[in-house]
Amino acid sequence: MDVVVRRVGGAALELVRGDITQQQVEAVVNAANPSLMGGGGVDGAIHRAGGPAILEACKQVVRTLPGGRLPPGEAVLTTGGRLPSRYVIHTVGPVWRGGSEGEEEVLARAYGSSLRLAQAHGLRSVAFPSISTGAYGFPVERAASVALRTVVEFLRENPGVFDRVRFVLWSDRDLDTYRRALEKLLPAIGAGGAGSPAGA
Ligand code: AR6
Repeated sequence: MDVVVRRVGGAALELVRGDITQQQVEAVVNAANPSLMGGGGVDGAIHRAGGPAILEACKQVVRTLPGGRLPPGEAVLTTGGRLPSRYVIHTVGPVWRGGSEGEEEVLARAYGSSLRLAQAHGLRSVAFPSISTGAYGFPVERAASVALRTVVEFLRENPGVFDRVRFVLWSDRDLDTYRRALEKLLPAIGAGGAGSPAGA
């Protein structure tokens, strides 16, 4: 398996290509919509693989939400049903509308809310899909940089909270995009030693 691992704040920050429903972590994050009633992409895959217990739990959660909807940028937790992960954290990313309607901020909040919720429940390993870059149309390069920046900042500000935060990318191309964004954010110390310019 093609895996990229960097250590940040005592946690392993991992990039892998794969299926979010197959991850052996305590919680996987669902790229949901505000109804929490399921959909396509990651959402469909999670409900299919996890079984009806997830939808039942979502219905209960929805009853507690103002207006019966989960606003973009927020997150809630349910059982993982039959998934290998015990919990699903459902969050809603922004629909891409060209980039000038606060999409980056909402995407960052979706990642941040999910991490805080996992932390509040004492969960030590979480796997994210690439939120908003499918049906919601967020350009993957920009999304990768927002996602990684948000997670890296959280891990640095909250050292020791997580053992593992994993990004599960559906295609080689997305994995490559995330790999490049991570390299930009946390340049590896090259063969020339610390201080040598990257790519020299
Ligand atoms: N594992 C990992 N990544 C996946 C998987 C999988 N099993 N399946 C798809 N992807 P999307 P969004 C990738 O559309 O853009 C739903 O209908 C996919 O290739 O799942 O946030 C919801 O109900 C893409 O790179 O999420 C909402 O209505 C990424 O996951 C809406 O879609 C996200 O694609 C949310 O759209």
